Amino acid sequence: MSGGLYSLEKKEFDKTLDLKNVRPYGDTMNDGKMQVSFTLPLEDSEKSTEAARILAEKMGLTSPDVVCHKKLDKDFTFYVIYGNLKHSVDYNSINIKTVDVNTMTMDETDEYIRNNIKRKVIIVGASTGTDAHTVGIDAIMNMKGYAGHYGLERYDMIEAYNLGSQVENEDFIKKAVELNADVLLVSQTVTQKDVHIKNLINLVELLEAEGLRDKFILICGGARITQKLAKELGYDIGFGPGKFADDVATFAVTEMVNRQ
Ligand code: B12
Repeated sequence: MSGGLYSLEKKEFDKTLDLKNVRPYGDTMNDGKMQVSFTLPLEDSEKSTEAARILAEKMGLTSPDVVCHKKLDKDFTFYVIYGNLKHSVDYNSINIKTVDVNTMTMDETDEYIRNNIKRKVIIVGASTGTDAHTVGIDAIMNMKGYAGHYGLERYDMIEAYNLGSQVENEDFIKKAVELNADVLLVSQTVTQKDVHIKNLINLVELLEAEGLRDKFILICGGARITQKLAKELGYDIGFGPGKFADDVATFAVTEMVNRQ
């Protein structure tokens, strides 16, 4: 279903959307239709297919159909299940804190820095700990940027240092001090066993132990990073998918000026 078409024709299309009880949409409003997929550590058999179906029922799907079961290995099978979710969500009760800043373009940010900070802003970023994923931090920092948004290296008034991946927190801090950084950018992609949380907390603790936490604007990002999580872990802000250098630069420079 196209969002555009839907929003254009919403009034005529369906008047039964209940924002207090929003359910997944399949063919008709409120039908709860959804698809889930997972792997079980079981051989591909009728018995394990039934196990997958029962699990889907326990997840809250009524009339689940196992529409695909594929042997991955002798002892592992992948399932796709289609069914109707009985749960709903009260959309009106959700409160999300958003960043109260209008995102500036690259040129506007450069101009803002010239007028308000009057020197280049130094930003140091890395994918830290054991995390080897570089595409996220590159998207924010690299000259060519990502999805049509230039990265921080392109800004006239920003000096951007991308240290790459698997940078230990101790080395990251050392480099940030050496470069006299204003802003630190930390990227975390792997979240298995909450490794990102441990690593992000460790960085904050090291900064605090060295009396450096307030010296930097501390920003984290990654596919599963939310603003809420970032704040809880002691960061000034966190950015996830759909955010670009413009958002990061706008937040960083306005925050610097607010703190002056
Ligand atoms: C490419 C890739 C790899 C490449 C990485 C190459 C490289 N040079 O980066 C390689 C093959 C090395 C790799 C390895 C692994 N990977 Co991998 N990988 C991916 C993949 C396919 C794409 C990730 C990506 O590049 N996304 C594109 C970028 C642009 O998106 P992004 O990171 O979300 O970034 C955006 C925002 O989040 C934000 N952002 C990101 N960082 C930051 C930082 C700041 C400061 C800010 C402001 C914003 C910001 O801005 C970006 C633009 O909007 C994903 C699956 C997927 N399709 O997402 C799996 C995935 C991330 N990998 C995964 C895993 C498990 C691994 C391995 C552990 C596999 C293994 N068992 O060996 C290893 C980990 C190695 C390690 N030590 O880290 C899992 C992670 C699961 C989890 N939740 O933990 C995923 C999700 C695959 C999966 N479905 O299982 N991987």
